[in-house]
Amino acid sequence: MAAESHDAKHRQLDEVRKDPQDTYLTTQQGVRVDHTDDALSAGERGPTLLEDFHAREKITHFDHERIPERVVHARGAGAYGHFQPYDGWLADYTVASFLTDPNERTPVFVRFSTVAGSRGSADTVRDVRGFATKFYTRQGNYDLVGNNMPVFFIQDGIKFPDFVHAVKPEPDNEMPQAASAHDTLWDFVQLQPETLHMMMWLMSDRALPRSYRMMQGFGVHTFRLVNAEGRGTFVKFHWKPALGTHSLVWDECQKIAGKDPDYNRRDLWEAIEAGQYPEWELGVQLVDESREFDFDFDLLDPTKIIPEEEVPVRPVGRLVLDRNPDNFFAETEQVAFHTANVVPGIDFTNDPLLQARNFSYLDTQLIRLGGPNFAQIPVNRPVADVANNQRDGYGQQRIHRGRTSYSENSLAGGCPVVGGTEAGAFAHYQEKVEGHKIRKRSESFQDHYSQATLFWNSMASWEKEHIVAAFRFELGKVDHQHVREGVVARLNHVDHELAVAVAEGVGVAPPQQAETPNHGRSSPALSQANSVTGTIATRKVAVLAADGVDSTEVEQIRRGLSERGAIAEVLALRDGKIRGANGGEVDVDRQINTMASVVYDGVIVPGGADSIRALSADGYAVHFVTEAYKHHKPVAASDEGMRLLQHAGIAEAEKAGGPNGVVADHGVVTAAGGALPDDFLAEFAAALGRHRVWDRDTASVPA
Ligand code: HDE
Repeated sequence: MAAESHDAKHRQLDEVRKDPQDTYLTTQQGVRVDHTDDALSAGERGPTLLEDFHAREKITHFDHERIPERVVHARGAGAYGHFQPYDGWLADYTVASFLTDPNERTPVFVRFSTVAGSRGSADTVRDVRGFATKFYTRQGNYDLVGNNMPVFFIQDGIKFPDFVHAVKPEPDNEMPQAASAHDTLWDFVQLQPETLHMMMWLMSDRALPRSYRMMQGFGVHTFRLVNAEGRGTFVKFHWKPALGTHSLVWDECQKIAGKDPDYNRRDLWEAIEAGQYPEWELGVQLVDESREFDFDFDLLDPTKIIPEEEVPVRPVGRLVLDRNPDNFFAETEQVAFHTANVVPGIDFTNDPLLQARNFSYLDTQLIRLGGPNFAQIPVNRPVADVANNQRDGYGQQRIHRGRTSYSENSLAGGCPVVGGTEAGAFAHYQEKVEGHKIRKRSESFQDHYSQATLFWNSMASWEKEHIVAAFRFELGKVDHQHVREGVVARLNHVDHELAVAVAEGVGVAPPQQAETPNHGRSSPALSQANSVTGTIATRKVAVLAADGVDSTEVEQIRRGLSERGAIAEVLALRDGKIRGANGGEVDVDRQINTMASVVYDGVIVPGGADSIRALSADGYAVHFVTEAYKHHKPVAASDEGMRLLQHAGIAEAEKAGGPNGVVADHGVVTAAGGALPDDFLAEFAAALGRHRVWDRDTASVPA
């Protein structure tokens, strides 16, 4: 079990944590039960009796175990941790001390999620990921309910039900599950050009995170910081993962959805259990209110980013997740985030999407969690004191004493007292607002294409290829030709080459010329090619072996990878132990057919003639190597191991290394003759640290 943080929140939770040790089975009333396998009946073969209070209670409770899943973001995984600012520079802008006091370590609970799928759907679908953080600050709970993409599909919250109905499974047959590749979503898109920027993100690799630990997070909206003088500053929140921002490839995602539908959830859980605590840096982009109209987009428009090259992201502090929940339902399912959970120093703007969210979260939680007292559920309880005159309701946990439940009162000495800002009370930012009551989208929200083009222009060539392939895949699943045509016509406003490339794949006549000329601007910060850190920490590497493997090499590989923070797992044709070439035994971690290359970041095949003969005769093992190569993963082999690579059709292994030499060619690392040279693992680790070998052409590889 990993080391656990034990802060104010955990001390509070300890009071309700229950262990089964040293307990007797009882009813909900605490009465011990002597038998729970047979109901009380009239005679051995007679009817069950109503007076069996234990059976009735047991079944009734079971009958009521389910609650509605979240209408969006139903599938998620959560963890506890803490946030701590690096220093106090942000104090000029906000009174929120959890962001400015380097001595203040704030407990948090974070929940990551997919959006469209149901609670039991797969993790590796093409989707946005939620990244919601609850900070249990001393001033009350602050929730930063963000996503892993910095923009959104729509500009005004009133369209959210339409958008969600379009992306969710279609209403007649509830298909497809957790997928955007269907007619209704793309019909919505072709009719709503405001979706275009977000659709570029959704068709990019950002929608396929390798790990929740390797995802950026964004607050999306422009929020407002408020300082001690009451001065406001516009702010965009960013989370940057310490491990870099990395993605899977689409073919891999589809396979993982079957091999391990819990892939991202398991990855988060295992990393925390192993003490490899995921980390993010919180950063902010600040814009002085005097500069509100200095941009060629509206700061209140949630379909726009502020390019980092225009306004830099300044580091604020560090988030670490170091403890898994004890109970999925009690914690991850019952946690309730709300954009309107703010603390002094943080406020809203008039972003019309944010305004709608400020209504929606509390509203949905009233039904999802069964009434108005869900803030008393342990995971949701603040560590700050709670006192008010809100009373009663389903599930009330507090025993409010005294005769008063109104304000003002004199009978209870005026308590709870209404304090001012000097007492730390929240005071809404005073913004002057005037206007006519109208239903109209602001003119400043009308440019739907420039930033979609900016995103496209900023991509590396392999990222562009993936985007084109994604559009082709998704539109290829759309039955209505006019919908395909409509989307291509929209893309022609983003970039002509993109529109043509997509059109050619989906049977639509390519547009003759650009609808809107490409402005040629780019923002390097948007490309994942620029987020490589070189670390291989927590990466999983498969080592393929059978009886007769060179066990010294296996040992060297295990040690070398572990020293670099990665994890090697020996996969063999059977579980247990296998024989080494020169005697000795090797422990097998997994039987190869219970796993697949798609759940590993790279593969190494050590030498040993018998081992390679056995692996080469096993289609699953051969496929394992081909598939890893297909997905641009580093593949390495030594001595006879190279024969398995050759057998798998890997061209680079044909010209493999001479005696005691190491050759690294397009992420295929080979070494021949004698002991494993030092460079072998160094080269492999270097390729792994780049995440994938994108310049390898794998189009013709059959896997
Ligand atoms: Fe949400 N969203 N949302 N959303 N959202 C919910 O709240 C909603 C939006 C986000 O792990 C719901 O408790 C509206 C943007 C996350 O528990 C619901 C609009 C962003 C989560 C809701 C948006 C998000 C939710 C469903 C448009 C990124 C999961 C269950 C106006 C900045 C939180 C619930 C968790 C969940 C409404 C748009 C992020 C229905 C009306 C933009 C991460 O209240």
